Amino acid sequence: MNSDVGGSPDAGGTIGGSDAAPRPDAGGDGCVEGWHELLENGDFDQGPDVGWTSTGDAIIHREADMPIHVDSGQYAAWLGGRNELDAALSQPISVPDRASQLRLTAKICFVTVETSGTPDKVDIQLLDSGGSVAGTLHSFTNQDADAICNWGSLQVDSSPAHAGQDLTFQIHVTTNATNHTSFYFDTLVLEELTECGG
Ligand SMILES: [Ca+2]
Ligand SMILES: [Ca+2]
Repeated sequence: MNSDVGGSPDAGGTIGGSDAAPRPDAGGDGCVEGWHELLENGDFDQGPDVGWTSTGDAIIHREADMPIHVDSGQYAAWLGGRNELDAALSQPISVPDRASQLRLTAKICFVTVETSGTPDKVDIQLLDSGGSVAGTLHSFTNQDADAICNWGSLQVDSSPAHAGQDLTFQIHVTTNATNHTSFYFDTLVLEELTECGG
């Protein structure tokens, strides 16, 4: 912060930085430059019935109904915590034609009593309109989990950006017959970058 760049705030020669808010004359074609959120209810705090579909298990819970503190608000997503589970949390997204980047940030905490191997896992995926995996953003297993919940930050970039595609964002969990693993997610932000120039 307080580095010795000195002088007045406007001393630099960076007039007209590209991070300014969209100007009224920017993009007569309606293009709005910058990062835009693609998810609805990414922090889950509008409850389990807004934006998301849970299959195989109830996944979005109030803090009072979970053995952890949530990262934001009153709700978080709890994938796992039971044996022989095959469950998913999903939401349709539409990536704009001009998207050049796709970026997911989230808060995660994973808790396990699993003792060996990688029998419990969670995959963060993009599915195409036919339900096939179009891309895997990240995968975790019980090996990534601890004995207690310590919220940490996840940031992953998707390449390609899947511009112009209608996809489903999905977090998919599978567990084996013994030794619980819980994968908690909260405060998801899935953004695309639109660049109008050129
Ligand atoms: Ca939350
Ligand atoms: Ca297990």
